[in-house]
Amino acid sequence: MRSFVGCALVVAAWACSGSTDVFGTGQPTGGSGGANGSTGITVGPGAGGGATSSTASSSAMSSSAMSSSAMSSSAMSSSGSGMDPCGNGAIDAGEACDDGNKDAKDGCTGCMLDGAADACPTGEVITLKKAIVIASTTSGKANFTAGFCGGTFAPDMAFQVMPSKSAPVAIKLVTPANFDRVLVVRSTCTQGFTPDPVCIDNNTTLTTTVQQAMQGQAFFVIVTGHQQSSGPFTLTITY
Ligand SMILES: [Ca+2]
Ligand SMILES: [Ca+2]
Ligand SMILES: [Ca+2]
Repeated sequence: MRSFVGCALVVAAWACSGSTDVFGTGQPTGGSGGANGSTGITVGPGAGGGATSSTASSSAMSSSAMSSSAMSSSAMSSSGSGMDPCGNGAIDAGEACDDGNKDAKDGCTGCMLDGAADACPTGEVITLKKAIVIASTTSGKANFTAGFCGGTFAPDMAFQVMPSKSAPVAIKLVTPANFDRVLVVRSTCTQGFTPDPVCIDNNTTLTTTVQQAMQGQAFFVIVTGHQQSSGPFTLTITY
């Protein structure tokens, strides 16, 4: 179980404009740079699987659809039995995603993913409008990339996120305890073994925050596993 943070590559790939910190202030540490403060990327793997870190307990996270079944059922029941659960921001039966809208071709249409997340370089392309919750699995998927902290032998799912505004983006990955999951966030889909700005593989709930995602500048969220581990996951990406 390890947790690494670095930001050299993304900073290199995403040139900062002016004084704006795109994805970090560029401490080219080549690996395990500082996790908090000026790095621009805050990784908050809550100890013991809980959202105990400051990052993990951010309002965006806590209000997200990750409350899943309880949230969705209450939303449905309070809205009447005829309410379409697709678009309520939570995963309901038969849904692979829910982005809280009825818009098509934004990554999640009719609560099904538009594309394929099991290949690079593109990955599933998501236009992040407000939030999206995705329920999927890496089991049976292709092994096409890895994070520097894990994923070499495990299958992967890649999501290309296009921010529709410049703002912090919170990312939360929840898996069963028997899925030794790895969460990678970086500026390209495949990046070999070079250090990723975010690569964390501990706890059943992994959270991180892209402190300043930039409108129109895509970044990639990779779900993979330690060793050969694979399994179901729920991924929430939200402003
Ligand atoms: Ca739903
Ligand atoms: Ca949509
Ligand atoms: Ca892999």
